[in-house]
Amino acid sequence: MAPTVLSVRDDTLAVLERLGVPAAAFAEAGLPARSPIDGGVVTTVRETSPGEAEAAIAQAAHAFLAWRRVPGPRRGELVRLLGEELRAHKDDLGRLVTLEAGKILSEGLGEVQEMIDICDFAVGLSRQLHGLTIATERPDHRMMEVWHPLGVCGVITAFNFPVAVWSWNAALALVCGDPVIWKPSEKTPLTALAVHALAMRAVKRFGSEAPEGLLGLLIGGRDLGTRLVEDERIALVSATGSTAMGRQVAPTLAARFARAILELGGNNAAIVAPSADLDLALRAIAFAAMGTAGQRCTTLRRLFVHESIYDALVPRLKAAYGSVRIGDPRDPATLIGPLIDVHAADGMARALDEARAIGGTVHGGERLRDIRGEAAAYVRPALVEMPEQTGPMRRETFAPILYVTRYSDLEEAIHAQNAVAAGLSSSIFTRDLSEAETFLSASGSDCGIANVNIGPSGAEIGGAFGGEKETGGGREAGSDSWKAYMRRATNTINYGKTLPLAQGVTFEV
Ligand code: UN1
Repeated sequence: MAPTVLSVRDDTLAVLERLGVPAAAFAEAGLPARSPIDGGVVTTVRETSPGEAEAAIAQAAHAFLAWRRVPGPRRGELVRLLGEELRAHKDDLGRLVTLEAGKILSEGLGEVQEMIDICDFAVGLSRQLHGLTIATERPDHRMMEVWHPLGVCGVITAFNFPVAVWSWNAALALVCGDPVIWKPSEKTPLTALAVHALAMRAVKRFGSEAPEGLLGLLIGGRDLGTRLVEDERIALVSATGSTAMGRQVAPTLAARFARAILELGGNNAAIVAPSADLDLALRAIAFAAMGTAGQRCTTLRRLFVHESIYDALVPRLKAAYGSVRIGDPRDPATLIGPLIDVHAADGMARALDEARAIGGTVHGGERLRDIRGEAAAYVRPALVEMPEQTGPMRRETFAPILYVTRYSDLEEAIHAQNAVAAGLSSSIFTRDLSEAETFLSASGSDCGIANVNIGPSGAEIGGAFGGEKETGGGREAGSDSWKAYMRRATNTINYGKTLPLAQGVTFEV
């Protein structure tokens, strides 16, 4: 039997069982878990009660006291075991991502690979949580900076990367000495339950050095996320989602001086300059704009094409939009799976109507109801030629819409690229060194990610991931992002017999 004819429900239940999700995770009157493949309810999962949430937080706070004393490289061993579990179950977990989030199989697997990569990174990091020795102005003194575990980390994730974003945070937090409590999107509880089951297997193999409550999971609605944001015992909240969500979370965290890592909306752009390799640009644009059905925060949403190559590029793009394979994401021939739900399709239709009303020419964008009926939200990606950057082009619509405009001068294009509220990711396609460097310079792209000759999406974990302005300013994953999960202490030691004061101050008693 071809995989596409397996019932979504049977497929999902079989994968959940293979991944070892316990029967206790399900309850008849629980939260419905749907698959966007057919829009149907697959099963219902047990929601975390307020009492259980309180117990998870209390346990994690207690776990911190023990975990912070376990040496970093030992903590790394737990993450190494987690990476092993992920490697062993990559196919099933990747398939579950496909079933629950609607990503095509290679992207579902890619997401699990991203988890494995961050585990590898964190294992190495667990031996490199290094501080500094700093020159001191006082004789017979030594000054240094050390990094200590911070406390319990709350992780709030979105449906579109239902497993990888948890792992970016959890792998680093664990090696940094912090317990983690996860509140996944209510649209993707199944992948969260599966990841939690794998993580608990790693904890069990690791043994008794891992305290009870080191990893918590809260299944349910946004009140559980609010709980994490408001609770004094949660030292850091890493939240991924909309800018609207970030606007609620940030002030509450600030009011109690808790740390925030915010990864919010993106309205990512690419500039295609006259010297660009158009074959390469075309492929990069197609993946960045249509891949994951336009539901990455790094998705390419705005394209500025130099007027001299507009007619060479845009007709080819239109052809790609017209012919791309849309359908069941389990079918290896499919490139575009469904949107997460019909609300997303409605939002897309509204944005396209708005664009039309202000002079945009829309190619594609229609709902494809014949693929799996009314409850599933398959759409043809939309390419929208805009006279200028106005209306919906200025904001993020979480759907596959690519707005295209012409430009004549690079400075003007960079200015337009930066003239939106979000600041996550950006690219330029050019073979002109001066243009590439201008784009990457201090007066170039204002985003957290700026690329040359690759699209804005699909970052690898070695770099710091995140963006500026309304994207929230947080950084996750690679580089020195780990420092957010630790507290810094500056230590000065006097090994002499006198007490010289800094800045030449004298104070004789
Ligand atoms: C997200 O959409 O929330 O760079 C994260 C990328 C992926 C991560 C996206 N590595 O597209």
